Amino acid sequence: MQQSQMTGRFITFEGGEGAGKTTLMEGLAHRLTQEKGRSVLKTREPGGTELGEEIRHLLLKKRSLMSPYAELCLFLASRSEHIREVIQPALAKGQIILCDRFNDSTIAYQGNARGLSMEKVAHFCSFISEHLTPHLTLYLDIDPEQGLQRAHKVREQDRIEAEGLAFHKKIREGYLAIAKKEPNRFHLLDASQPPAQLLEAAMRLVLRYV
Ligand code: Z5A
Repeated sequence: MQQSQMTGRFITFEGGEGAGKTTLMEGLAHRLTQEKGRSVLKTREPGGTELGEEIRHLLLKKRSLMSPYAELCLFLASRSEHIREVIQPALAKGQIILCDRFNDSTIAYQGNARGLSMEKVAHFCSFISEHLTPHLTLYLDIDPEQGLQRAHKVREQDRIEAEGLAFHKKIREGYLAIAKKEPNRFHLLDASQPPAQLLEAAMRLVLRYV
């Protein structure tokens, strides 16, 4: 089935470490279910399927050593499974899918921060995701130092978080370039505002699409 024939909505959440995606997704899922009576599916990348969760473990564990190319391929392998097993069926059923990270993460992290080229990585992403595009992307913009501080308060650093500040600044730079290029889909939200205020701003945007 073509994406245009599917009645569901595909909404993705992007941002650097500790931006607040998980917190915001929880709040939106609750409100869309309770107030709007919608069927909501929360999922994440890497992960979301049995194979995807195994790939996630490989990608995030601190002792994993891999080239940037191998890293890219693993994120894309997880995505391909996720799309076929989870996202497309949910879209066909008319669900609202809230997905923690998708192609924009790969473009910002592997494309810009790892230096593989945003254009080339975007091309691979489009091919692997069979041109599936989110109806809406909420990008939670935060100063990387603030985001890393928040993330470290709640858990140990994983392999990618452990990269230096310069790497995390490049991720933000990558996201801001996408925001400039795709203003209709990719919406920037100030992630330094309090959670309740952020949820209100996000809800206003989401209601335009569901
Ligand atoms: N990655 C990649 O390189 N390429 C790809 O293609 C994909 C991913 C798909 C996935 O790890 C890693 O893989 C990730 C990108 C890379 N890099 N790393 N590391 P993950 O899913 O485990 O990590 P994450 O997505 O960065 O999650 P996170 O750090 O847990 O952040 P979050 O979900 O955005 O934040 P949170 O858990 O909602 O909040 C963090 C803390 O801040 C928590 O204590 C909250 O209570 C607090 N918080 C949340 N919102 C606020 C506000 N508004 N104000 C104050 N405090 C807040």
